[in-house]
Amino acid sequence: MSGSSVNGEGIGARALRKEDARHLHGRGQFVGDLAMAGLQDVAFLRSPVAHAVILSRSKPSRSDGAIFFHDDLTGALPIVTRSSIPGYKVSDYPVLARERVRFVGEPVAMCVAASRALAEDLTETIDVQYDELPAIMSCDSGRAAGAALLHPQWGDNLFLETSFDSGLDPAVADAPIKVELDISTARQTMHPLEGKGVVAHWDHRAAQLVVHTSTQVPHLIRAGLAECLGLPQAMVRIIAPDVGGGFGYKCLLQPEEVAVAWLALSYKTPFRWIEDRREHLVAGANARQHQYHIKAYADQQGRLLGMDAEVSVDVGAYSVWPFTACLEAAQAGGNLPGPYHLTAYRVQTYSVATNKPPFAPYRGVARPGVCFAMEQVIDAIAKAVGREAWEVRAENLVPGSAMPYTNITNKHYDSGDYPAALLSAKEMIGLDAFRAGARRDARGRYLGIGFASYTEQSAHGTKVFAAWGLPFVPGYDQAFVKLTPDGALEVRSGIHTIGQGLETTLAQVACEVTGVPLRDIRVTLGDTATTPFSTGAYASRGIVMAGGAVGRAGEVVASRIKAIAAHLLQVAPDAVTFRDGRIYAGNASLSYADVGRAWYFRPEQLPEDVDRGGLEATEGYKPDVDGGLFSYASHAVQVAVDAETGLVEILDYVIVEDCGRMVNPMIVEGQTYGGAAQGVGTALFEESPYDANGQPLASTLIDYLLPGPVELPKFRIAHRETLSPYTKFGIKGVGEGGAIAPPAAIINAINDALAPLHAQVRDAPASPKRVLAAIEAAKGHVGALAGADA
Ligand code: MCN
Ligand code: SMO
Repeated sequence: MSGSSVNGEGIGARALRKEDARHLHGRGQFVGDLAMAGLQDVAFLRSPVAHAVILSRSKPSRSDGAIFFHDDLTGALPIVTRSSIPGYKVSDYPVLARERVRFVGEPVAMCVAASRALAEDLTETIDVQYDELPAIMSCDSGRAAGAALLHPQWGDNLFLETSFDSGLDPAVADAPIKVELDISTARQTMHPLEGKGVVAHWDHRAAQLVVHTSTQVPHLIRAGLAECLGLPQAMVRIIAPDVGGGFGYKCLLQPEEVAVAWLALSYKTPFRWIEDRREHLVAGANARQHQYHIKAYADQQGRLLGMDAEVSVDVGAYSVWPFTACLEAAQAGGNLPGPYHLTAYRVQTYSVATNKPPFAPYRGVARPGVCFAMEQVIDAIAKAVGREAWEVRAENLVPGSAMPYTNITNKHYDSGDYPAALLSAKEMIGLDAFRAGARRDARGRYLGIGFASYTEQSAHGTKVFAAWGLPFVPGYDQAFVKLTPDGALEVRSGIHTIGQGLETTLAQVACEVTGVPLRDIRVTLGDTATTPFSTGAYASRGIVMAGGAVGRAGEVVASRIKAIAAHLLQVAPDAVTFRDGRIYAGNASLSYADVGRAWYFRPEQLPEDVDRGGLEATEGYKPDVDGGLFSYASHAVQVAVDAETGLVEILDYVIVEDCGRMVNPMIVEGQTYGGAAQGVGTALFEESPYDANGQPLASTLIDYLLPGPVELPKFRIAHRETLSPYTKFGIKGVGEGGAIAPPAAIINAINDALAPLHAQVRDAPASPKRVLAAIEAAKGHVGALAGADA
């Protein structure tokens, strides 16, 4: 496990989180906590129909400065996300609807008043006439011939179509085992505890538009907002205060954000919009809705020979900035082979425009869907060859001896032992004892165990994003480190902490390389005016990228501290070491304040050749590879399924994960719990259905079920720690991993439980309705099987 850590609180320490003191005392500062003189609130009138031409819109006379339509927002450009991928079609996402609306909830008018309630009252004074068009509510109807078109100039409803074909060898066609599966995952909303929030004002002294916004990516939002408002970037400052969760949702530049910033720019007074839960449910970006048709080929042992897949993603009406509408399908196609050794693969992907809110990356991005599909394929093959699913899985996983391994879609798996993680999970869940026991519990419920294994591509960088054609491509993340005159350390990075603990873990990295005690390290994040550039917190890249940058900047400052200390102690610099929060040479020692004081206030004590950079440095970092570091895990779960009610209860859940060197194992566990909780939501509960006219059917938290403590198991976690050969400190990312496997592991467990009934659930969430439907559907089938077996 982790080696020794400096002062017992550097890399590897289970240090308590610095940010928790203020949060536990209710003193966090979120966008909604900001007070400003003259602050006005904004409410949006949103489209009540899914697809329509706007025939007319009118507002009461004398509502100038209070009610705004599209044409009132002079100079505000639509959100346009370009992509360099050939064939990609661009959507214009107007800040307020122009001639058409394309989903229920799309902002049509903006109202401003002294309070949110008054602003909402104003929305009721507006009259908009719509001429409704047919609504496209699924990938299938979107792709059907003669379908109504969302963006008529496109000629179809496809943002993008991609294909990959390694050559499906004829041998594959003659494979003894073929399985063919249709699999889907439901549409979801993302539900950070804190919704989106924006407060914008004009700073007269700095001559800057200052936007406090709940975002994961402040520097990107500055670029996007400046572009939409036609401002030089120097005139825009983005401050992300405390952020109560993001999960991908808060990477987006939202029309509401542009609209509120436009108000502040135009009126030079402060404005605020705070998303409420209903807005999030109806109009916030969506996630997860994938549809798979897969044919997989195997030998008699269950060894995968090839796979042929079609993936459709229902990406809604507009392309989000900056990730485009196509990132999800691109990732799905590339990641479907997962942790397995596969030699023949063909995939076709479709990113289909529909009359629903835009689609965004959500914790795990594509991989929960991919894992859900692939792991069902493995279980179906195991069933076809009559073997235990974990065995077939283990034999198909890339073995540790093959590392590093480049897979069929050119993903370079850097390190680890995938089968070993699976075997531990199998031991921890107690499969052998389970198989020897009863298949039903005392209440008659069916019992089953399921497995899922995955890789989590983390901190993927320049080449990957360039290939995805995004409007920005991440390069070097930068960080700034400074020893203050009194011997404390300032760390600044343009990334942000959104709940995942970077305020603590970046400090641990700085502590590791400078020896400054954790309590004396202050981490400043997420303010474009005070931090060096980072594209932000997404793709589980924070600790690899910003951590690497803090490590490098910290090392530069550490070497300068040593040079000054060596001079003061009259020894050679390499005789100087950091220990117990002090600076030593033999038995002599100095405090960090002694060194700080020398540089800033007592320069006559400094060596002649002192580094003129002083005790501060900004350094950039990216890993030795651009393709990402591959964390991995195996999950195993035991469930009980009530065949009368369709209810599924999770009885036990184990996770064996490996994210390389852990900076803070306690935080890694917290990340894993949180992600897995969201994964349970995807597996069993969360769903945003729509009716045929495009009306959302889950617009409250009574209809949209989020898992709570009662539904969640006590996850049992075991770590493996295989260092990445390509990163500073051997770290890989972990932020999304927990969310990837639960839907897959749980569906496999449900199908294991229902095996005696021959029922198979293929779609998520496995709600009681779907479980009962599967049992019902199997009844006819069981009769047929009984005949065949006889
Ligand atoms: N960590 C560690 N050792 C490792 C890997 C990670 O100690 N080997 C720690 C890091 O230091 C950091 C945390 O785990 O404190 C997550 O790090 P990382 O995997 O680098 O992820 P990011 O910092 O880039 O965070 C973003 C990631 C993503 S993409 C989503 S989505 C997500 C997630 O993190 N959203 C979150 N975790 C979240 N957690 C909370 N509470 N809220 C969110 O919105
Ligand atoms: S969905 Mo995470 O912000 O990559």
